Amino acid sequence: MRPLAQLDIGRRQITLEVVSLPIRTEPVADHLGGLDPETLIHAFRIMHLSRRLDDREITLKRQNRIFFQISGAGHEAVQVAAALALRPGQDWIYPYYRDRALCLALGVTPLEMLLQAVGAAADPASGGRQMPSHWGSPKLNIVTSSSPTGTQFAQAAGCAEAGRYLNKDSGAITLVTSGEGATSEGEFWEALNIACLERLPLVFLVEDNGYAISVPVEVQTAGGNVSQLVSGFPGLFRQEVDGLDFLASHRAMSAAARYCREGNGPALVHAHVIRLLSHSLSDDERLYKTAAERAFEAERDPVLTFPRWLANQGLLDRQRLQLVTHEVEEEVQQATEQALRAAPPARESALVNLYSPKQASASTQPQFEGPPATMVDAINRTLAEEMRRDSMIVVFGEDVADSSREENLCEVKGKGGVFKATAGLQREFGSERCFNTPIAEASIVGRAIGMATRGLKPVPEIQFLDYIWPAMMQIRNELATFRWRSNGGFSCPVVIRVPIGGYLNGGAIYHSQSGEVEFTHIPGLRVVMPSNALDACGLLRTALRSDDPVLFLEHKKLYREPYNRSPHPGKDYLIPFGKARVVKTGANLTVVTYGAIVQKSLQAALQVEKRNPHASIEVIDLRSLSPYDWEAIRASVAKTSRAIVAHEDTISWGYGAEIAARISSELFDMLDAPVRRVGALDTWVGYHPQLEGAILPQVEDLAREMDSLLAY
Ligand SMILES: Cc1ncc(C[n+]2csc(CCOP(=O)(O)OP(=O)(O)O)c2C)c(N)n1
Ligand SMILES: [Mg+2]
Repeated sequence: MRPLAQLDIGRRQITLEVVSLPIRTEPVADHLGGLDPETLIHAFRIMHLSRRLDDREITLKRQNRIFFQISGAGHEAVQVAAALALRPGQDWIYPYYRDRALCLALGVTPLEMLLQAVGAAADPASGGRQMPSHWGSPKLNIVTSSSPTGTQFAQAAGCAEAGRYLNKDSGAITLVTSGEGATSEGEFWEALNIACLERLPLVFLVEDNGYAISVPVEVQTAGGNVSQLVSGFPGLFRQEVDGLDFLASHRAMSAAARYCREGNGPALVHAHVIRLLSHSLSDDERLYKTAAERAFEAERDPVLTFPRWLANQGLLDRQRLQLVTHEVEEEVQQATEQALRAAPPARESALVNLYSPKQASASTQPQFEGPPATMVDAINRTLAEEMRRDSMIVVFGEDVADSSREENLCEVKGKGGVFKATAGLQREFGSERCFNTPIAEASIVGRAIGMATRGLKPVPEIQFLDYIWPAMMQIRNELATFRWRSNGGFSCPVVIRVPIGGYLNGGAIYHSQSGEVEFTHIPGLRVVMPSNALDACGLLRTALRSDDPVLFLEHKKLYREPYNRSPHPGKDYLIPFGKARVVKTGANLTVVTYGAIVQKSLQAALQVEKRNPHASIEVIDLRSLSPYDWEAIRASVAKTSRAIVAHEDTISWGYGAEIAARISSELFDMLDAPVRRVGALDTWVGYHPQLEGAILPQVEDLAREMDSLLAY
């Protein structure tokens, strides 16, 4: 035995000792898992490069030249094996933050990684917006990744599903990776359910390092083994493997990929790995891992055992090893120097790529035809017209299809949504473009995000706003951040349709909620709310042609009101986003409102004007709640000098608070009176109509406030 080489890895100086054998040059041997020697050496090179990049980042963090570090040390073998099972540029990848070696193997360069670590403007994954190891590469189909553990699963399912519409026979698969800790998230199970229901070409790779920060797996996962837990999922191909063993990992990943490519359904590879360092540089694993445990893990380090094995097989000699490690050192050094010279993002760039540069600003004149139709009919018709125009539009959600059992369609009328907004879409466009989903709101939105990534135009419905909350993580942390966090590399033009609001008599707490302000507070998300059939048609069409994510709020009470009907304005009728409508002109009081309060404000204004000859009230329907039409508000208040902001939602911390604050702040000199607000009491909507009436704002409340402000 003599030393093969000195390897300088992480906190240790390692001497590799091997029995020196003659180098083998013969072709692919079975015991090499069908891989040729050069591929194996290449695999080692990537593993080593990944480790040296982690080491370099740790140094840079200690020097305060980067601001965060999370290491992939111990995970490299299975990651490189996974990459070898993929077809770069064709398959889609949703990586986890430890996947440095996977991303290197797929083609992300060390320089690109270090540009992200230093937060450079030239960081191709995020332009200095995301922490290191938040991978993303449009050209390599590595989908921009985020920090929440678990959101990736449903998106990956949607991405795999999109292949079905785009190119059924491409054999492309999607890989989604995670730690074992993240498999505790509900979305993991939701995604597995969808993947098995739809037999999706989706490989789940669980890199089980036994810890989620400090929480050991036996406390995380019932029975301590996730692949045993998932054994009941029908059609799921499972592999449990030693993720430190490169060849075994390659076998498992290849088999899983093949199973998916052949259209058999999803696969899950459960790879046991080790986490050689603390969770991140903000953690100290010595607080919860014993010295013996750490020493045992260090001995099994794949970046050491793999070259040792290569040498023992006669595939790697001292000279080649030195050459590879020298090249890696050079590459890391050059990339570091270049990254440290890179310019940071300009301060003025903070808002770039929050919304699409393609503004949804087109507007067309209505070409009216036919009798007046209700708002829900206008929505239904607009959906159908746009689905005819754009084959990328898919509609899904709970109960949105006419009948999931297609054979029933010859006998039954069909459901088509609990409010009938999607009636007939499945019948006309088929079950591939309008279908029911499991009751899993997070996944409904997550799936839509994954579909949009591949160019579909998903239009999910959340049945009631009251039940949107499981999807909040996907909406706030994913949907709205996609474009910004990838600095324009990815976009997410999903339209989420949501019935909202009260005044239904009997809707009570869970069928009356407003809550739009929870969403208007989200940068990057467009929030739109029509108050009548004509606006619903024009705004929905704009949403369906928009490049940004849109939350389209449909007031349930307004769906079938007689007063807000409209003849069809034509199949190209568009209303631009961010443009309010002056519903009624007036001279000495402005009411800024939207949704169900538009008509109530109008009624109140007419009452007040009738009994007060000096009153002249302007009512503005915002229509777009975010971004909204400040110019319309400003112009009106400049004229009237008095303003009320009125909405159905609760007063405190509400939509009106923002508008009132801005009017007070920017238009103070124009005001003759304080800005007032009208909204619901700060409580839940009660079941009994008398209770509901007392809680939600009524015409009398609006009239009273108008009188009082005019008298101020
Ligand atoms: C939804 C969510 N909850 C909590 C966190 C904080 N967090 C980040 S990583 C992590 C542990 C994840 O463990 P595991 O999935 O096993 O991955 P590992 O870090 O071990 O590779 C936690 C709790 C988060 N990022 N997202
Ligand atoms: Mg873990």
